[in-house]
Amino acid sequence: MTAFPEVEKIRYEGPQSDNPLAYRWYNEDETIEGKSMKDHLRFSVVYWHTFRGSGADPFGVGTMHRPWDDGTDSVENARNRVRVAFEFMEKLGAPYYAFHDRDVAPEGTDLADTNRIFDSVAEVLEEEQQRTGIKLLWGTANMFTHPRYLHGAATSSNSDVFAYCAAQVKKALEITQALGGENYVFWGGREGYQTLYNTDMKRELDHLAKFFHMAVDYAKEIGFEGTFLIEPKPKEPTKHQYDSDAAACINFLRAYDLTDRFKLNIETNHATLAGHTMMHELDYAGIQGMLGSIDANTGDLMLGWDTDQFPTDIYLTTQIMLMLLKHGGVAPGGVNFDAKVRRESFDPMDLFHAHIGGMDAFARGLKIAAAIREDNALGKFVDQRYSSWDHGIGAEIESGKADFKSLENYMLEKGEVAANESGRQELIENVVNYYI
Ligand code: XLS
Ligand code: NI
Ligand code: NI
Repeated sequence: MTAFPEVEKIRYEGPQSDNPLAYRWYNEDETIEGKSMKDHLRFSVVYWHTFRGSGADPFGVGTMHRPWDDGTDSVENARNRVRVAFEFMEKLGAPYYAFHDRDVAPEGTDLADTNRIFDSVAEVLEEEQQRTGIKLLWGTANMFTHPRYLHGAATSSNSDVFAYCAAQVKKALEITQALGGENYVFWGGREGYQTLYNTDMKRELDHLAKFFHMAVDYAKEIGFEGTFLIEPKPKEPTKHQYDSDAAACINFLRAYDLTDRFKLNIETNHATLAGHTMMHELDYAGIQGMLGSIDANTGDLMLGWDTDQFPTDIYLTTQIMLMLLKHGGVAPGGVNFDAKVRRESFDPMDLFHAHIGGMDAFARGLKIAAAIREDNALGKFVDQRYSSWDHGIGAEIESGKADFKSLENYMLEKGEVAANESGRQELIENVVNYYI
């Protein structure tokens, strides 16, 4: 049985190709900065949007045409869908995938039944991983869809909910480990509030930290060594999410002594919802040694929501790759397409076009970023701009030799600061364009 009979394995054909089912830039074996493109990018396909996305929005029902899916929550349908997902990923040539527990396996009648179903689907996941060599980038637990999570999961006002999600994450960790998952993600779906009038924020944050510590302890107990990743997002579905941006997450992890075990999974559309660029979030996480993985997508300038579109903007992918290269790469994280086709793009073939476009955009961004770095085209402006710190008073301050008194003496003698130099922003923007 094949779900995509009209598609052969997608191959690299170069920029001149006129085949829409080919890569123009993503050439997995091509070496850049001493590493293959495949190892730089570590592309991952998400199970939720790609195989479970229905196309429903707040105004309309699902539109996706998925002939292999019988639309039921049966275990058989879930197991069968896994085979289709792996056929898709194999044809695409994506080395990784990611899932929530509830994307791959439906809930049963109670927790025990739900766990049994998850085991039964995980069996097929394991078989298909073996058959194709595709690996699990990360697993996670969906603790936001079911009505029990309406007040949040680990931050719920209902202590039973905390207990339920502890059990759920325990199971998701076990399956992630069994499938060789390289990371485990916590996106705080409803860990936030709708109004502070009814919220004990201190208590909720303490609970969240306790929950993460339990996860750390359990991982240790079962020998799961993958990185734990928190995925910042400022809002949606709640008015305020505690993991609002990289800085807030890092502060939380420091305050509760969790920085050893956790890093961040930075998502483009979440960065922009927080009022930051993706480049900012990556650099901020990177300079603190907290950059773990990325969720690759993009929002829409005209829509202030998490539209999760496939990234095709070369400036964006160039900026992302500049940051990933600067901070030593994304491994053991990856470039995970947390993106969905538009409701109007209901044909299964659109899944291929979307991923091919995203992968090519990143491959191109990687090549451009590497060329900029090779010439030190941006670095030289930065070096020049900070050169006053390389000697004289700047070097004294950086090395800790100066204090307020010595600086006052220095300035009393000098009288006024050395003239400032131009920031050259327009020139630098032109330089970036030379490479695009
Ligand atoms: C939602 C998040 C979610 C996480 C995984 O906005 O991006 O999809 O990546 O729970
Ligand atoms: Ni995400
Ligand atoms: Ni998102």
